[in-house]
Amino acid sequence: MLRAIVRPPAINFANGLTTAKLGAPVYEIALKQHELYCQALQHCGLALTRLEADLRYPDSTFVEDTAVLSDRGAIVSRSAAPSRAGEVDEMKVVLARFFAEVRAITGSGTLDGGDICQSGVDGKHFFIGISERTNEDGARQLAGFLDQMGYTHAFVDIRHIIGLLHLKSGLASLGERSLVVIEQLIHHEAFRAFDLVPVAPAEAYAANCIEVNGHVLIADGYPTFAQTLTHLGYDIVPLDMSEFQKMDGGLSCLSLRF
Ligand code: CIR
Repeated sequence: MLRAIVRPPAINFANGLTTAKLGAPVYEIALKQHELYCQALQHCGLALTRLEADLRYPDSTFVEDTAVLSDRGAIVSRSAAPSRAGEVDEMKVVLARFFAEVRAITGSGTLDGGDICQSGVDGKHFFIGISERTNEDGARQLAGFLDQMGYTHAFVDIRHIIGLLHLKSGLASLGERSLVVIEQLIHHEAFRAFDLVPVAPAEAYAANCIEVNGHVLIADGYPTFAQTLTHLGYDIVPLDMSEFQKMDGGLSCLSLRF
């Protein structure tokens, strides 16, 4: 993994979508947390493309949702949330700098990048979440693109898991065959061939972590999970995510990594 695209929160960040009931985020703190997040990605060896904050879209700091990227191509998503629908327009232009072709989810398909988890040996397998944001049509369109690119995939329907916005709110790849999962996903057949690192219900928010070049960025404040990863030999980088959690966001949502 070489690069990441990031966008800081705009001053109207608190006007974004949320169900968290944790209070309004404080813009100045969010900005500081975002900067530390960017520094952590750089520490892990990534070159950053920093986009300007975009007042038109209060949720636009959650860039992950706008695309699905891999070393074989780029697909821009199509948000089911009307307030986020326009976020892809600028992202298409940015991605054209890095990818020869940028495909798109179209028609009645909807999809958020937060529902898509690349994993498996050499990243050859994708889990595609079907959620409030990613519908079956969007999931099928993505699966078609992934097939063409030579990837395998499995669908994971999370619509019955209350409070789980995106698949990656409860699932993360640690590389190769290792996955972090929340309790409600442990027995899903899609994960049968994988080594699972379960996250206790009280620390479920910590499941949204990201592995970058051998380091794992995790949300600060989840000691059991931090200890588990340390015992497994991972170099963990804890980051305070409080202001993004208030807006239903996590670590993965804040960047597009490729
Ligand atoms: C939203 O509801 O769209 C944002 N407030 C949060 C998006 C979080 N993104 C993610 O989990 N990939």
